[in-house]
Amino acid sequence: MRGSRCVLVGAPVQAGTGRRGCDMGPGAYRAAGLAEAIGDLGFTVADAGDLAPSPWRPAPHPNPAVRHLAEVGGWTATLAEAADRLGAEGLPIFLGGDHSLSAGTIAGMSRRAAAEGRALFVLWLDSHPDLHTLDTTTSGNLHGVPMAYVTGRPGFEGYLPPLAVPVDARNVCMIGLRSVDPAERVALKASGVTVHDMRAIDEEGIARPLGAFLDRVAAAHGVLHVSLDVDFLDPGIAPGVGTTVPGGATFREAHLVMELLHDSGLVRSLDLVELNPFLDERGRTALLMVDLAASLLGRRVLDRPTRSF
Ligand code: Z70
Ligand code: MN
Ligand code: MN
Ligand code: MN
Repeated sequence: MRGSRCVLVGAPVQAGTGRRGCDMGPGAYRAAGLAEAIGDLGFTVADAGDLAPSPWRPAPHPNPAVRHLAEVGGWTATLAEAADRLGAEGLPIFLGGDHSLSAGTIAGMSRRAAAEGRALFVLWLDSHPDLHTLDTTTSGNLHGVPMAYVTGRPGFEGYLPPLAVPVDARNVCMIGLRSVDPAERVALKASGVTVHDMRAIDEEGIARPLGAFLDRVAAAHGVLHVSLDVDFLDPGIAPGVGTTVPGGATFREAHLVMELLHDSGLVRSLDLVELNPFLDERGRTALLMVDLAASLLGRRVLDRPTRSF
């Protein structure tokens, strides 16, 4: 982990999803004690408050399904600038908000890494690859496109803000996939993204595939951004999300991922996305996400030597 400073960045965006309630995410994380949990680990915690979208006037897109392009583009511009700036001073934690926000956070962290002469790697923890382009999305919900945008797939020019430094798709690892649309399946195959879907996790466990990716990041002297979608988790433990997809990561798998990430020392920034407090049960999803963030930042039951693979 970088230094000992964390910055919470509220991104109450819900324009990328079909349901209302994600805009209450940042407030729910604060109510669930995120700042205190991180402070208890010895970090200095700052809260940048909730940001707002920049003005953005896209051309009308020929795909009539596409929704809220201006607002998502505005958030992309705001968050790319914020990630680049705040990523220089500490570890930013972006409090969503729906997953369209990662178009901005990853674009900004990629630019930051490049300014330091390093490459950005992304660990994508999600049941979805979110790899649609504006042309292939059928729902029109732009939380389904951020990974295509940040890896520089064509078709976003003039519709979302220009991308300064695309992320090499070979530097992306997706874990937990179990809901992939046909166009995304084709794109994934051609992309060079490393994928461990839920079936692979069931067969091989989660620690070894993650360890292999972390070894690769370390060998490349890369910096790592983690994007955690609530629907990576099983809906039985994380009901506070718009799209519940059965068969997700267990409590133990998710905590193990966070602990291994902490041990790696590679994580430079984190997205917490898709929490919908309106659909949550007595705050349990918000509290679980806070616990997972604390595990990633070093909370542990016992001290033990760093594990190697
Ligand atoms: C589907 C679509 C999605 C949630 C991402 C789902 C997208 N591929 N849904 N995250 N919760 O609509 O494009
Ligand atoms: Mn959706
Ligand atoms: Mn997602
Ligand atoms: Mn998802």
